[in-house]
Amino acid sequence: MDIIKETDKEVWQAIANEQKRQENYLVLIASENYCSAAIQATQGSCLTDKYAEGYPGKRWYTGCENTDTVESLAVARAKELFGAEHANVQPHCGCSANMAVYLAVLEQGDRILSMDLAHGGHLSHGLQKNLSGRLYEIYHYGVDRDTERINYDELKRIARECRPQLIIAGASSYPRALDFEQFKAAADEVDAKLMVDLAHIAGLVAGGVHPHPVPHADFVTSTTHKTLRGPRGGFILCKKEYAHLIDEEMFPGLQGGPLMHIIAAKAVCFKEALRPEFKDYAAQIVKNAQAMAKALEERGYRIVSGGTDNHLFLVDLTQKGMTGKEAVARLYEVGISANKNLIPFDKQSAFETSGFRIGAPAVTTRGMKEPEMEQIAAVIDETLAGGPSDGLRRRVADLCSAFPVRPQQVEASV
Ligand code: DSN
Repeated sequence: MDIIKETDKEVWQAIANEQKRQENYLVLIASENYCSAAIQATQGSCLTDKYAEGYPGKRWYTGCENTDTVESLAVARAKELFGAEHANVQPHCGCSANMAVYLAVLEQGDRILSMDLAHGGHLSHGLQKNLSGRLYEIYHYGVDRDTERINYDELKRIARECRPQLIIAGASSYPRALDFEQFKAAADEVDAKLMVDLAHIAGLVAGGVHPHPVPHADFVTSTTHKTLRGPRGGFILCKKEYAHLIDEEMFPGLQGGPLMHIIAAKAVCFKEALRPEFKDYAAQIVKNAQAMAKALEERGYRIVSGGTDNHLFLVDLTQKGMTGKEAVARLYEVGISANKNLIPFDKQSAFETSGFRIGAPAVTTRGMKEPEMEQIAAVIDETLAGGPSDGLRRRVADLCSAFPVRPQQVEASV
């Protein structure tokens, strides 16, 4: 931090403020987490300076012996962690991982069947404004109005009707376990390929607390920074038969120079996730999400689909006479960071929303367990019912200081 301060005080100040914010707020944004100091340091290393277009052993630049080492480590560890035949660790993000798969298996105008964004899907699965929606014809499945879960018979019916070339399993706000066998059966019936976007639940799969997609999917894409707790980036897993195709579409098809400092940090992330204690972490995330959902339900909140099987859940505020936008603004005032979210069949706009999304990965990284989840649920309820107060702010601050993130960094930044 000192060298940043000497060079650029404005940027230093923003980073110092962010360190304090991360320390002093409870992060309940389901897609956020805190990576380790080793991962942060690797991202800040000299590997950022090296061009390494190509792949280990076959680069377009000289001097790639060390980048080859880190990329080979990342690939080998990703394969080991997920039991995959092939891994490409070059995607800069989840969207470019998805795009590389589309380029590999689809022609422009081909059909994709994916989860409706309004029911918990993702923008890179065919939002009209996204490149995926511009290049391909998009069809959606969603959740049942009654159960608020995916109805696999209905998914198969839609697949038979639209005959997609690609079916995507994966979501950003779906609280239930995905049945990859059912997705595979749907894809096989219409001769489509199956891509699983694992971004949200990669850490849960790695930790053995969610069904595994690799035996069923042709392609698995993911980010590294959510439940997997790594650097901000993406990766792709596939069967050996698609390895060359995927590698070609990633580079030179879609990207140029890979971010070698991030790829090295992905290698560290996969190593951390291979440790036995990562299984405990993944299991605790699910226990924490379930404990918080139950505590809120007991306080009169409707939880979409009645609970959660994974790291997140959705709170429906319809009966509370408040929008998701209002709720998260209030929560932020007491030090809780959550995001507004559409609920299935929402009558509000995507900007206002009838609900908000809560995720447990970050608070679990801080070391919090079920008793703390109950305390957080109480603060959420009291804040939404009565409005922010100094007492509520104090309770959040006390929890944050009892479960620090990176206190030494905050100290170093003052
Ligand atoms: N936007 C991310 C999320 O918050 O779920 C997914 O990319």
